[in-house]
Amino acid sequence: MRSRTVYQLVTDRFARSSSTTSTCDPGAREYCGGTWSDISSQLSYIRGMGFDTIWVSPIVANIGGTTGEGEAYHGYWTLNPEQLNSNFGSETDLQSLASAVHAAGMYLIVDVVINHVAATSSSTFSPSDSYGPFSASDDFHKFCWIDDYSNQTDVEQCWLGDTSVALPDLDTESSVVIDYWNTWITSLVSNYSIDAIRIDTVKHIRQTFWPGFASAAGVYCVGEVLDGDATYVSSYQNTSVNPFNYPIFYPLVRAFNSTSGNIGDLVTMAASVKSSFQDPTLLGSFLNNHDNPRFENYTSDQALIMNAHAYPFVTDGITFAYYGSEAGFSGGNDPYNREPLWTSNYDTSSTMYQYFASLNAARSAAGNASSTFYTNQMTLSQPSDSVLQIVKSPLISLLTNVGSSGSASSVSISSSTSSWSANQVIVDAVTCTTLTTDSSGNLAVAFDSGKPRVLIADSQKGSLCANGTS
Ligand code: ABC
Ligand code: CA
Repeated sequence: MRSRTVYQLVTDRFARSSSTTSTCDPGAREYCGGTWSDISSQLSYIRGMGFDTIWVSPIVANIGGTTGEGEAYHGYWTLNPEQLNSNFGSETDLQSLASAVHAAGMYLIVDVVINHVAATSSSTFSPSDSYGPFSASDDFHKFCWIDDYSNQTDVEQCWLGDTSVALPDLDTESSVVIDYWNTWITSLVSNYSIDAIRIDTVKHIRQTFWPGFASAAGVYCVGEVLDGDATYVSSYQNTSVNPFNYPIFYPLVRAFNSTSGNIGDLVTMAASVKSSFQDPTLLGSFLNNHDNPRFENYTSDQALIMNAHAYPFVTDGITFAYYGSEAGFSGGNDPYNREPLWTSNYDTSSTMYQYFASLNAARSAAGNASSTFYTNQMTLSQPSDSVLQIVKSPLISLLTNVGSSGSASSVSISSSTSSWSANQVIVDAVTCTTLTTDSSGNLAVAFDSGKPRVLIADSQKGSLCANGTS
């Protein structure tokens, strides 16, 4: 899994048949018509950017109709885990998607929601047969809202959601519920040939639940522990679920969302991540996802956007990118960050599409050149206020937040840091230009309009920049 880079998509919004023409307004929170078979038809668009794994929205049957918060187009409002969400297609369609993904040399990640189901009632909720395996009141924790996030028992046993859509909290201490979920995940992974799972709301279930579940899944598990504290989030990795790197996410956004961002805080957080987590190279590394405003919502400066997006590709962890970044989407908070991709016409010539292709090519060149690239931990430093240096051998990256009209002073990468020799040719994956070390093996690197530099020895570049300067 470590060598993979993941493209996260929202099934309802990624691709739909050309015969469906209704307007898709994210603010309306309605189903727009995206399906599994339409994803199958657009795999080459994703593969062409260099991603070799897709993560699709939750697949099970959700509550129907509309609510005070719209329809269940995102897939997180489970009704019956025994059935599929028919808006996205049939069992055959999902199996065909898995086959198409594998035929393209890719992996399939499915999102799973274990903590709760959904309902339009809360204090009066009483499960009916439509909840499939969870039709008894005993399958649920007694109703209470999570009011105090500092009380871990409340976080685990009270309910998420609100009076419009409550998320009745399953009693994951009950052996009936535990056994059901463990059996369910084993068969789901096998029925649909799933390669890895993304687990929702991990911190809302006691930690001792997860090792059994992860072992029943038998595949790489990446999980959402939505918290900015490295110590708190790191404790979940010991349960076999690899968290997304939310601790880095917040200082990453703040470092690059303006030309006065603080890179020092990011360096400090990376050090905490390194000291707290059992293995930082197995975390899910991301900039955008479906739950936060897109980075592009904070700034329209193309150089800042490129620098921020480089981070998950050139650092420790498994790289996750969110659909629409390549199309320049800039939606804010949920639901505005779930735009329909078809409006972009799947343009493969856009600057950002090509940029993601370059980042993926740089990451795989580094992995091909060194067997320890994915497992060795990076070293971060700050050569100047506005520059972040990332050494993850054989890749060395320089990110800057000076912006497209700023100028960062050049940085010298010493031979002792890079292990590059005298007069060695180095290629920058971002521009496909070359630089040459001096007679001592040191490299002076200047910046071009605030763009990042992603450097690797020319002898290790493989097919990176095969088409010359981009
Ligand atoms: C719906 C509407 C939204 C509306 C919302 C109230 O209700 O669509 O417009 O704003 C799904 C859908 C959503 C839907 C929700 C609720 O269901 O996708 O559109 O929102 O009905 C996961 C998923 C998410 C999914 C669900 C539910 C859970 O990724 O897509 O949402 O299955 C908590 C959970 C987290 C969950 C999130 C929505 O709520 O922990 O798993 N996401 C603090 C808390 C967090 C909390 C977060 C947001 O606030 O600690 O636990 O997340 O409420 C950092 C701190 C953090 C802090 C953050 C904000 O700041 O360190 O602790 O997080 O600095
Ligand atoms: Ca719970």
